Amino acid sequence: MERESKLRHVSKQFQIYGEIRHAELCKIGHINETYTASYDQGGIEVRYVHQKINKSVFKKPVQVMDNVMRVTRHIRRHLEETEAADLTRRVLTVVPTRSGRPFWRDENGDYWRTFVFIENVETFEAVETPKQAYEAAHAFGLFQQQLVDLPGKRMHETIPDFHNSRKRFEALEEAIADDHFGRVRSAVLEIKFALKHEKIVDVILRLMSQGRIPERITHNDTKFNNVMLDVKSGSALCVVDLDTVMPGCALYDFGDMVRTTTSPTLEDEPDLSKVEMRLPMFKQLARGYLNSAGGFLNKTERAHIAFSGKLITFTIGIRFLTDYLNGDTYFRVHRPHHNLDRSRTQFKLVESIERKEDKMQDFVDQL
Ligand code: GN1
Ligand code: MG
Repeated sequence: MERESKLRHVSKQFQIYGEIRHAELCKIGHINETYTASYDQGGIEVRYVHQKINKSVFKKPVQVMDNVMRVTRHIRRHLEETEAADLTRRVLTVVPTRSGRPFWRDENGDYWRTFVFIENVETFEAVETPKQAYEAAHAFGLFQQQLVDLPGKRMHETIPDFHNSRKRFEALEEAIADDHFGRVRSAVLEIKFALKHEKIVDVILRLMSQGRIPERITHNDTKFNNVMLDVKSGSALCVVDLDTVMPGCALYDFGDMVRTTTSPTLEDEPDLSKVEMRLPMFKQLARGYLNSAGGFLNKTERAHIAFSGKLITFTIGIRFLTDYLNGDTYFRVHRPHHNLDRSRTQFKLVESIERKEDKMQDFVDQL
């Protein structure tokens, strides 16, 4: 089925009032297939997001949607209590199917879901101002804080061991040993860098197993482009991309913000001389995060805030490298060696963080 008529077919499955006019593929994101669709509802344009879940990454889409529903409902309830205005712009709203389910399964066994489109917001691939870093960190900290009192059973682990840096490291070792695509020789320096840093992969895992760092409900994909900023005020309104919300470590969320907001570059910047952890950005990030999450973080978590930036940047770097060696099957690529470039950029950032780690943590300690 060609795209237009496929989307028309998808749109009919959901409780949407209006006729679909036009749908556009959204090019951001490495995993799911996302469309922005506009509808004509009695002469007024309303927009929705239709998304096909990548089922080779998310093997249990029903569990993903169960998590998403619990989290969005809970946050909405909190917002209603505070009588905040503009709720559909402050938390994602899932539009149910005509039979009341949170997703629709198509003829190929693919899962589709629909969200209300958040209007008058923008996202950025790279941070432009320190205020944006503050806003992003505050928003993700608030998100964690809103979920501290989520009632009910433990959330589903939609991707087991998602940020388990030891397992990610083992996967890299396996990819190097297999070398199925003969790419090891083109990644010698990156592999060397990764192997040299093995010692950092167990630090947080150990603290968690000792009970010194607790499991919390975390977002797990706190890239800067997952925060919606109000077009007028520049304030963060909403965080999106909730597929990996699950039990995790609060620090991993902070760490991925360091990865995606402190360097002026994109994650695949080929010019490494531009890749750098900028302290002013980090400071705003730490301020924003502690202003919303500071109330529940314990001492051990606080003491590892700077370290978490290094660890997550390193871990995502080895994931890119592993995918490169395995023939680019996980992250969508747009050019040859794309995943290798991405890993190299992460490693450059790790080096920059390493040089400034003490200064970063000193700043956090005096907040
Ligand atoms: C993936 O699809 P996207 O861009 O939101 C990945 C993250 C990585 C990120 C790197 C489910 O997120 O873990 O940090 O790429 N998501 C999944 O850009 O693996
Ligand atoms: Mg994502």
